[in-house]
Amino acid sequence: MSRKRTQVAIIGAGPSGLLLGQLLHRAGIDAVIIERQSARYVSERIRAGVLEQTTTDLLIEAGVGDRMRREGLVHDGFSLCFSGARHRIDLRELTGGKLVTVYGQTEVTRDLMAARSAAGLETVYEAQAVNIADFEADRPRVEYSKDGVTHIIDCDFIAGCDGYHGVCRASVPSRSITTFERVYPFGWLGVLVDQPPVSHELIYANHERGFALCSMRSNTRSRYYVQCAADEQIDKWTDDAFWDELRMRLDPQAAEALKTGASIEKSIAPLRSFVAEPMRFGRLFLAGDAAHIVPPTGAKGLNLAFSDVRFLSRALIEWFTERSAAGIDHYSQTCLKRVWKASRFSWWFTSLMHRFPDEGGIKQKLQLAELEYLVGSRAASTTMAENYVGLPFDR
Ligand code: FAS
Ligand code: PHB
Repeated sequence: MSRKRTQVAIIGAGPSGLLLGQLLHRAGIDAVIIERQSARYVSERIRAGVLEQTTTDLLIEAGVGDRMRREGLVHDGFSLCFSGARHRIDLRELTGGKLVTVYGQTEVTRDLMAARSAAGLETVYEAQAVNIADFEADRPRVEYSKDGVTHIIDCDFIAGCDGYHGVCRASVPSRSITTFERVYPFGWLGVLVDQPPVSHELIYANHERGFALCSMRSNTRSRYYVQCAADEQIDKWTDDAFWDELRMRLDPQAAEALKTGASIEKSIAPLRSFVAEPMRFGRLFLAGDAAHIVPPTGAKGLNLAFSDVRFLSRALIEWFTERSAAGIDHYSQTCLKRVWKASRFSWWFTSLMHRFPDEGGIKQKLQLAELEYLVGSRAASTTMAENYVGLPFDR
């Protein structure tokens, strides 16, 4: 057995854990990251694609924004496609100049992993049987095994950055936590292809056959999604079947312009809204998907995770440098104000754009009426735009 001490034990080397480790390191605070998957698995996961300005600012502040600034695609609008036509939402004009950046979560993760490795910071990959203990007292510890050896890490705080299926939230006594969940009756079938994007901006489509999204990772690599049944079987979908379905859900110009090819990745993601309250339990703090899940429609998941990490890193730095508990005492309520606003927007946008098989034809009629109103009303378009680019931290 081995035993060691650190100031902050971070569970999970996804974007939340890696960014927290980076921000704490830059403030001179020692943190160890314990991850159950391999470094290769983590670095190859394909997920989010759109970064809010608050996220890109934070990555630059963390010293990992150089490649993002070189390779990220800055977007000042996106389109809504319905009834066979596209309607542009002008983010820059409607929000007084705010923009988003298209830069894959995979690349963000790789930039954070490279920075952590270059600084010689400890990340334990392929840790097994990870458990946390005594976090409701003031001497929390983490236990895990690796290569047949049991390891114990004593620490001042534990950051639960271990995602929806992690061990941290599951370790909180049920009397101390309340969860809120909505599972949507569909999923997203996603495809990655090395072809130029069908459009230079994202297209969100509402079609009677179901939702579709045209996104990208670069000017030569595209990311597409179609709504599918919640229990869809991936091996039912050949590439040609995917491309045919996507074309049927887009406007004629986009369907004509679509450049297809062999998929380099194909996966199905379930959709849910989930929030756990509170997000702090003594010396344990939940951040990112460990505390909340949003349907990816609004491109909020990764941005919300980084919003938590921004608040948590500042609170921990304040504790270690000033011995002030103000930040950590307000962490949960500060995060949840933002979490619920982003959850509402993601739920609203998902409800507006997808087919709900059990709600009959009236649901889509009401959706089309709302879309017609939205694209014709500056007030409604502004509401859409200011939520999409991300609300300011003080609202
Ligand atoms: P993550 O789940 O990314 O990372 C948690 C880490 O903890 C993982 O590496 C995991 O291996 C590790 N872990 C779990 N249990 C552990 C244990 N017991 N011990 C140690 N480590 C443990 N968001 C968008 O904005 N747009 C999208 O299109 C989008 N698509 C998505 C598709 C899928 C399939 C999923 C699951 C999510 C998607 N998201 C999307 C949301 C996603 O981007 C998350 O918000 C983001 O990954 C959150 O990062 P983390 O909080 O770090 O959690
Ligand atoms: C993506 O590119 O993966 C993406 C973009 C926008 C979304 C969801 C996913 O709303």
